[in-house]
Amino acid sequence: MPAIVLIGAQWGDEGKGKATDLLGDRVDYVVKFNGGNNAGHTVVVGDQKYALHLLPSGILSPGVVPVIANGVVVDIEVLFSELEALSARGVDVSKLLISANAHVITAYHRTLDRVTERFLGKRQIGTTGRGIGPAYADKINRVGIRMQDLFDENILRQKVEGALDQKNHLLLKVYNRRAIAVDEVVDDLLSYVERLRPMVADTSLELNRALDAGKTVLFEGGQATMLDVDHGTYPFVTSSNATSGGAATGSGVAPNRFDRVIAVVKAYTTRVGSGPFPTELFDESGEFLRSAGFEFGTTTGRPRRTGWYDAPIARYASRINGVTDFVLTKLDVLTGLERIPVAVAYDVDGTRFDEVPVNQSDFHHAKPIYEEFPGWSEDITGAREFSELPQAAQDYALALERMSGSRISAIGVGPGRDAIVVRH
Ligand code: 2SA
Ligand code: GDP
Ligand code: MG
Repeated sequence: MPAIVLIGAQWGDEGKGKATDLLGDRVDYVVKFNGGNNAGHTVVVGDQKYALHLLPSGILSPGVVPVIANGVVVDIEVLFSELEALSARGVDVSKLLISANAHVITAYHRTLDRVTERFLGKRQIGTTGRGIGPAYADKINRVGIRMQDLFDENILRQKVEGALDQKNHLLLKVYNRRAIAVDEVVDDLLSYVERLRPMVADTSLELNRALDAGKTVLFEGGQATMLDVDHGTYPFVTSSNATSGGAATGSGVAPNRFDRVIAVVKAYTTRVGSGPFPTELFDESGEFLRSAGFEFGTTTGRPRRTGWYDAPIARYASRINGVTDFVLTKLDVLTGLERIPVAVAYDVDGTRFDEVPVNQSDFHHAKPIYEEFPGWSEDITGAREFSELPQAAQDYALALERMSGSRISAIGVGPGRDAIVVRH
């Protein structure tokens, strides 16, 4: 299986970091193709816990070449602080490659992210405040700064001038903020150039050559299907393509080279930030999922919204991404519940919807239609074979598989690296 895409099926934090790390020993390259340091991936290795943001989770596997591809937006200050923190813990970060076409997040993107959110008031998206949206907006507006621009001071200055032209007008006239000086931005970016030089490469060429040579490449998605700018709950989404298609455009590897698409899906649902969430719970069950699953943002520490498993969303993810395998995570978190509801369809103002409605207002009004499954009380964290799970846990997983459109190939039963039941 030389090219594998791994993405999130719901609203993120499904456990993609752990799933990537698990595959780490069998892959040669791990590629981040979308997003930036808005991502938060937690990987637990023995008694060590790593929280990765901008860097691909595969960086923890010795021998793997980690790649930040063209679809990513890179905050260079964050890049070096993450690299230094990992180095200090003994992780080899020397093989990292960054696409010359990746866009850069600068201080003005972070500022704009925060002021825009404040300006939106009740309509705010609940972004991570990392400058992601404004950096992608510049990319689409063709006033972005790319990694390769940093190596030519004249070009860099021209590009920063172009980028700041309209922004300074906006900051001064609309947001009542101070203007940003071109020199300040240019000097800051230039200060990283020598350290960046050995890392910046034509990563599309590198990855295609690696695949030609029979190497295995894992494409690791940030955020998730329902946060995808095209297929998610727009406008309550991130600004990149977090679905499997993003792996092609975001890396320069053609779609027909991908062999498998693995979607990570939690045994219940969570979301951070604003936007519709049909199975959201506001009672003690929601609190139970939050505390048992430790559902707090890896990047911002925000408490995550929690709810039951939503089968139409899993089917949607299966369809949009061409999922070949699901990794079902956090089944252990449900231990102790007497009954476990699962949304099988929605009621939208009296009409039944078996699939995620295309109309955003309908999705906002969607009330879940639940089917209930019996729970289990046995500790399942030690299970390593499917047959070692209690019958009710097996039945729950098999029911989700039937409803979700693709086979479940592995089941997470705890945060640790080895806490997994592999089925296929
Ligand atoms: P942004 O900052 O522009 O990407 O925010 C837009 C929306 O995307 C959501 N988003 C996320 N949702 C889940 N997890 C994410 N990563 C962190 C984590 C989040 C954290 O792993 O926990 O620590 O808070 C992530 N990144 C972006 C965001 O909530 C907005 O709804
Ligand atoms: P990601 O953004 O998809 O990589 O996910 P996060 O790392 O933000 O959040 C997932 C959290 O669940 C992390 O704290 C993981 O350590 C944890 N986790 C992953 N798989 C399992 C599992 O099967 N069981 C439990 N209890 N925790 C898990
Ligand atoms: Mg996360």
